[in-house]
Amino acid sequence: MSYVDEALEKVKAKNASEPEFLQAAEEVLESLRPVIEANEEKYRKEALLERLTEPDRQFKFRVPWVDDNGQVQVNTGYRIQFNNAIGPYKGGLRLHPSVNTGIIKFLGFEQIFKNSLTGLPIGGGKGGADFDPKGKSDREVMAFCQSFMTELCKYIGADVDVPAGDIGTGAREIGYMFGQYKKIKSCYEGVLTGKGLSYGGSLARTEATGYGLLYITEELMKCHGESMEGKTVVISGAGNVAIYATQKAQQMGAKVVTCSDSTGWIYDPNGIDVALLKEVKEVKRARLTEYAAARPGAEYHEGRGVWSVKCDIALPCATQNELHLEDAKLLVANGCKAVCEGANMPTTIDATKYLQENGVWFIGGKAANAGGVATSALEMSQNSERLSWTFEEVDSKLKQIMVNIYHNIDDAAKRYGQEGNYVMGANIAGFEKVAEAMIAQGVV
Ligand code: NDP
Ligand code: 2IT
Repeated sequence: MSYVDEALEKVKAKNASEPEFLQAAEEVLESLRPVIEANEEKYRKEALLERLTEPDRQFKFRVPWVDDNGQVQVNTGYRIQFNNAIGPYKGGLRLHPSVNTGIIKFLGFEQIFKNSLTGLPIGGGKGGADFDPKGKSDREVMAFCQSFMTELCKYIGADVDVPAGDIGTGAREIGYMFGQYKKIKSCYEGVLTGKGLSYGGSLARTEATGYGLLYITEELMKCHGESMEGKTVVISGAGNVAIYATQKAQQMGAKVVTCSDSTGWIYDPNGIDVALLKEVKEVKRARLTEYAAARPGAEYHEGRGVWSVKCDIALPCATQNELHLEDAKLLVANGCKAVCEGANMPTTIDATKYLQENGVWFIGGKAANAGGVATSALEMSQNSERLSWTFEEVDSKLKQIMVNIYHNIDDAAKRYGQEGNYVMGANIAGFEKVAEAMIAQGVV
């Protein structure tokens, strides 16, 4: 049996109850086949794939807090430190009722390769809790964040593990967590990224994931003799990534006609009004029905449906497994040319294959959404040198990083005779640096 198959069998046997982690691990290991096969005995002897798929350590802890009625609530907190071969663990904190060990583990695993692709010295980690910030008062969110950090602070540090935002964790949550870390540790350090600008945050971090997604999409189009100008774009989600992806796409001359949240979606044939979307989602924290109510010509639909809208480019920016095989078929039938993932693992494996086999240019999340964590690493650099850079400086570095990622993944795919397979290219390019660092550092 080949070493990849052997390792895959072990991963499946060990993690049978974690479908999202298995999905992520299978995608990566399958696409590493040509690299592993070229050095089969060496990698088997090193047990490299077993080491890569087993986290360095994982923490799971109780998070008790008191709600506005005086009732004690209990959530479960997580932090998985997956791999620190190339730098301190780095990755976001997801606050969503669906969070469990398998979800955090898939996100932490993907983060290893994504972070490597940025070219910056950051390892892979992820965390979060099954807490739902929706409908909670600011005081309740603060109580949760303080309790969460009271435990998390034992495991993190500016040179150890640096968490950041993800679904449900934005500037408000990071602020409360940073305050509690500082209070307990009496230490003012860059232990979190995505901080507010008045206490060590970086300009352009808020925009970075969405902007980065558009920078790599633009480079992809350019390298195929196309531009963003005049293109129709469909985007899912209405959070941090979706909002700034929409804004940048519009700045590039494209028209974004959809957004969505967990209850429904908007079709706005005149192009999404970003200022209104921000007001509804960032300020009022309200549902998309409020967007439709305030915007003449916009339609609100219950449930899912953004992938049924005719488009040139589709950018899934909400959550994992939100673009299924039937959606991929609709996109292809409607003439969609490119799909680039702003979210983590939004496209199922069969949908990805269908898109690739039908000539759609497909860039997976590990490459396409790496702009967020890359800019987090730039925030870490600014914190270390106790300086802050201008918006333009950070934004131009972000753009360069995304353009470099495109060419690195394109080259890696070509080196293995798989031109245009950007998923394989990303997994290989991300893996090569981590594997070299792991082997150089011995069996640890
Ligand atoms: P936000 O919490 O800001 O927004 C998430 C959006 O997705 C909301 O509109 C939310 O709707 C929707 N959504 C979340 N879960 C579901 C679900 N189960 N079903 C349907 N819709 C859902 O998160 P972000 O924008 O930060 O994150 C979006 C994606 O991008 C995630 O996959 C995240 O891991 C990834 N990502 C984020 C980065 C960042 O820097 N923030 C960096 C790289 C990747 P509702 O409000 O109704 O819940
Ligand atoms: O999925 C991701 O890359 C993030 N949520 C951002 C992580 C970070 O450390 O900025």
